[in-house]
Amino acid sequence: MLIRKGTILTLTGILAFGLLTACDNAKQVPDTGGHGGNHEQESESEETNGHGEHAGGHETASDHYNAAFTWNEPARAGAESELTIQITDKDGEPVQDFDVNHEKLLHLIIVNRDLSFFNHIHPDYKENGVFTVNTTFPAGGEYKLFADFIPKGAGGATLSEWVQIEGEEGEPSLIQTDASLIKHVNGKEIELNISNTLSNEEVVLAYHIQDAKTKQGINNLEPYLGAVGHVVILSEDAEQYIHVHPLDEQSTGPKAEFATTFPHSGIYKIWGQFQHQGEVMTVPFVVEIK
Ligand SMILES: [Cu+2]
Repeated sequence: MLIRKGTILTLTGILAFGLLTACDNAKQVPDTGGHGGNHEQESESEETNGHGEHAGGHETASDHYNAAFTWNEPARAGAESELTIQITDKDGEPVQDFDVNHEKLLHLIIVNRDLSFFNHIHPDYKENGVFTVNTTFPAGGEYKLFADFIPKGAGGATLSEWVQIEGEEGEPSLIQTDASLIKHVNGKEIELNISNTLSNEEVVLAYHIQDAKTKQGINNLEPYLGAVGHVVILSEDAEQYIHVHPLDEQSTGPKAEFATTFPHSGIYKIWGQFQHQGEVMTVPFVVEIK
């Protein structure tokens, strides 16, 4: 199983690289073409000129849909606000049917400008392509929202938008590469082993999760959204979004492995999410890719 998926991902990587070379637009992440049956990796290029409007030639599922993000009232830091997400197709018609993707119809990722804030939530589906969720922002400033979903029968789409949240802004922090890839979260010690740090190459992210005190490996991780873990990766400027699922979704730890390809060199922040004893831990690492 593990080997078979690895092979698919390698082929996908080669395909992606081929497209990238052919495209003449280094900023673009090609659609990996693997979305239909195999959701190990969804990666999208997000240009700043609109929802999923790519400047370059080739199309991804994201090019065929729009997401409108609106608030019931102006969103203010510290107060719960209701966000509505309306998904429409290119003709402006509401998308009616979505495929369940890791137990949910839509995954919403929210980050702030310096990527110090990360939130992964699941809006409720109403009808006619409308999702709603109540959420709270810790401070004012710019946040980017990523709606990650699969219109029925289509490839995975990720549509994003920067939004301005009213209220006092926090001090921006620098996004700095982690000198050590070991972190402590919720009483666990999590180590990330990265197979290589080259762009346009398959990279395996291997997490090892152990008890911070006893150093015993945790071998009873619980499925989180149907898999041993989820990884979301953003480039420093939040333009490149990559959502990766584990090579072996059934694993229960202490190891959880993910394979991905970074589209270009630069600084990336990687959030791994795992569940143990009912608690979800979110583990961030910042790496530099050559
Ligand atoms: Cu999700």
